[in-house]
Amino acid sequence: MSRAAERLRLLINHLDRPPAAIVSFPVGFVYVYLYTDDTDLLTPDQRLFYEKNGFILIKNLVSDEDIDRFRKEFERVCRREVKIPGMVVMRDVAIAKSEFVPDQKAVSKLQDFQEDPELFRYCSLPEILKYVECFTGPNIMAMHTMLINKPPDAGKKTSRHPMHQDLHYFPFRPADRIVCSWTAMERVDRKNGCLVVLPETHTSTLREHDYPQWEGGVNKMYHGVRDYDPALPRVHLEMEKGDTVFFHPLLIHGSGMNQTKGFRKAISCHYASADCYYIDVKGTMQENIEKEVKEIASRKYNLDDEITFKDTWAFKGRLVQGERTSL
Ligand SMILES: O=C(O)CCC(=O)C(=O)O
Repeated sequence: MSRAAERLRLLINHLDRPPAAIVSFPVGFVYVYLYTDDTDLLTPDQRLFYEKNGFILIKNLVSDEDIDRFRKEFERVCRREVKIPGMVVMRDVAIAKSEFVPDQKAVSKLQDFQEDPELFRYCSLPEILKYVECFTGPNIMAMHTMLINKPPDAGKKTSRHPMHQDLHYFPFRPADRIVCSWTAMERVDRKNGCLVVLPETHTSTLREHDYPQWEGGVNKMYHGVRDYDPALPRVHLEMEKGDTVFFHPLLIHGSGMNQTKGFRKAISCHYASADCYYIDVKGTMQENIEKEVKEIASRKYNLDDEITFKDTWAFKGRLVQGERTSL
């Protein structure tokens, strides 16, 4: 990136993003990129696609062998053959049955697997990091890890994931230096509840989030954007095993119901530049998620009110490339 473009990006981030959409734009014959760096990996078309749409899908990025290893480790966790410090094992609100342990509720998500060397290998895969660097720059922290196991819907539509922006969960900025990688662990399509994205929404601001008023209930921590225009164009990301989508934390996305009999698995990590900084979310729309996260963390670690939102993130973030400069 040229020095002028870098200065412009800093200026825009410094202004903390006015409500009007900002998109990359041509200046004379030079394109100013706001969301991607030139690392010689993305083609000009790929960069423009991400700049315009807020996501990019890379086919066949993670090997079958790696995915099979993640799947085996997931099974070991479900069978309680390994116990990983700090990992959160979430179960579906509906009575979907576990695929591995009879009479147990299905595990719908593993969160915070930074202490599981086998699953955390995903976050350090060179083939993933070389893309991540295009969005975060060279100093990279793995901040948030998940293995999502969308169960067959038990008839209450609870397997849906409401449309949301991931930035709602994060007390660090700038948003443009954060990116999610999400890898399909098998074929995902509209039948088993693939990701759904609203292109271009990454150029907007963070919206108010809350639990959706769904009749059948909603899974813990599954907040959704309070009101967004349902007429906005949406794209269903049908993917094969190993395909990986990288997307911006303001991109509105979610996933549909799993209408099959199988579990739909994906593994993901949110990365941030280690040069990002923490913000205080007091008095902002993110206060509701701060309260919920602090309550869960205090209960888990028996800490009363001492733990801060920032602590929960600083504690689980791990450097995966470069230097831990700030976060
Ligand atoms: O994998 C899915 O179904 C959606 C996951 C997601 O968007 C999230 O957990 O933030």
